[in-house]
Amino acid sequence: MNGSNFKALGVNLFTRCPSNPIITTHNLPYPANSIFNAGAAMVDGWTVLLARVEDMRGISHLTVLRSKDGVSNWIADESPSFPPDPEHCPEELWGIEDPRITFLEDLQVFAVCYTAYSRRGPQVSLAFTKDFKTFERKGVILPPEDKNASLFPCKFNDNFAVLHRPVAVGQDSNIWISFSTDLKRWGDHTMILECRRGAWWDSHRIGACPPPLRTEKGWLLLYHGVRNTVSGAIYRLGIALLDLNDPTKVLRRSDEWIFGPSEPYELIGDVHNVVFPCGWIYEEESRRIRLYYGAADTSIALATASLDEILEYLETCPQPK
Ligand code: BMA
Repeated sequence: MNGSNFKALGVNLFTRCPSNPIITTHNLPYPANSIFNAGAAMVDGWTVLLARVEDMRGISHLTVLRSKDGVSNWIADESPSFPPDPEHCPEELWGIEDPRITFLEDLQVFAVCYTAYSRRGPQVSLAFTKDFKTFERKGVILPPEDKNASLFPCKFNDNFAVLHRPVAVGQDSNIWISFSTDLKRWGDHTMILECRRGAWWDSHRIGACPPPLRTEKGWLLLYHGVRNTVSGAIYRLGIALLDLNDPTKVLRRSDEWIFGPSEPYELIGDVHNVVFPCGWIYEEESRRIRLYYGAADTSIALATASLDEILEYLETCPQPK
């Protein structure tokens, strides 16, 4: 890229909801330290969030909140909807975190990929639900250290596909895709997106955010990128487009971050300077996206964007080599 011609085009794609943060611990009927990083789904006309709630020990569980308009009047479950179960699942000893929800078209079930925080580090577990009232655990699908996993809603040549972010000691952390016929045994592991080094905003780590969204132009992949600074890490968001039929192929990737912490509730909290979405809802009629994101590991905020503006912006983004 020619630096002198650079114009930041992507930074106004998402508009923050004026009532942000839309959910705090005050929305919960029981005491907790924080509520953030929620997966999202539409169920019978209701927006359902499956939020990560950190209790007063520091251990996280998942809780369901429902709203008719997806913005206000959230109704939270009376007690943790999906608590960790370390007695039967030792990998959940230090809690469960950051759920991503995908409706699997083949199985007609919501699949929840979540981080199980084990003694050996974070790993990826899977659960199924039909109603967000009961959850059926399917066990660990990817060993530690691995997180930020989300499934595609459909199969590719009879294979399910998952995006995830394994960590190699002393290495960068990049986004990989893996395939499976049964959601248990995973293979054909391929790295698709690498963090950029040096001064880049996504130089340290990257990880997929909500599950990829199918569009006419390809799969929309929103990802978080981390840059380490002397005053700590900054979590921002970038966007990429994957080939519809072969999601190992990256068609476009934004150079710029398109969303980053700038409001007080994103800049200050348990972990400063973090925006971290795990869920989005696409509204077919308006062609708008509602993005639910954790703000500073403390609350949940909402931002909206037009899908067409995002796709138009992606056309201007480079094609990775
Ligand atoms: C990541 C995850 C997220 C968290 C973020 C910022 O590694 O653990 O749950 O929001 O760090 O602390």
